[in-house]
Amino acid sequence: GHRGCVVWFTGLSGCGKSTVANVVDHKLYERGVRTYLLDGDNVRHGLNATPAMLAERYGDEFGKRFGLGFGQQDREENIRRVGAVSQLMCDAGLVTLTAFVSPYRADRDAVRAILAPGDFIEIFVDAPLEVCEARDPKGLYKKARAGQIKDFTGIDAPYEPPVEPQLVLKSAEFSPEALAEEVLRYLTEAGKL
Ligand code: GGZ
Repeated sequence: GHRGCVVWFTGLSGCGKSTVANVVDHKLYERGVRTYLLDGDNVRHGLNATPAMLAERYGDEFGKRFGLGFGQQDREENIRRVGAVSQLMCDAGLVTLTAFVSPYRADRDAVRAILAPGDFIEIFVDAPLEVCEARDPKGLYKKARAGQIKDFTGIDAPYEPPVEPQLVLKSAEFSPEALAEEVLRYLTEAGKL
């Protein structure tokens, strides 16, 4: 069978990372490729639950110690854990898709460093902040602008774009379907499928 790899989507909240990753996931399934998709929706409620979620289940002290929020250190730990899990899934031979904001270059580079050369495929989902903010699917930008959410990426927290991504997807200009096809083309040419 084929070897695993980690297809790492990074970009602002609302840029379309999860949407494109989901389309890629479906297309790979149709081709019989074994995949797993990690994103905020399945990771930040379990493995990397927030302090508030853990406090509710296990008490304040526990939430404070083990919960992960959105400050720089907590994002670093979020990405470190996701990277470690991705490494295991890659070992198991899965095409592992991840969709996290992952705003810090050093954190993404640290994930690349624990994988075999070529196994980390960094995909920059590039949409202007104005487009992401106009979409605002969860109303989070609005809250961030109103000061109700602190440390929001693009508003009062940084986003460091990849320097040499394997792929840049212009998600304000092309459909998720077209972008997913670009990803498949890349994976095919890179010998990952
Ligand atoms: C950025 C936040 C924040 C803050 C909550 N900053 O559009 P979404 O909702 O679904 O994607 C965002 C998600 C970011 O979680 P990640 O685990 O991907 O972030 S990181 O990689 O930086 O650790 C957004 C929501 O959670 N969210 N607060 N302050 N995004």
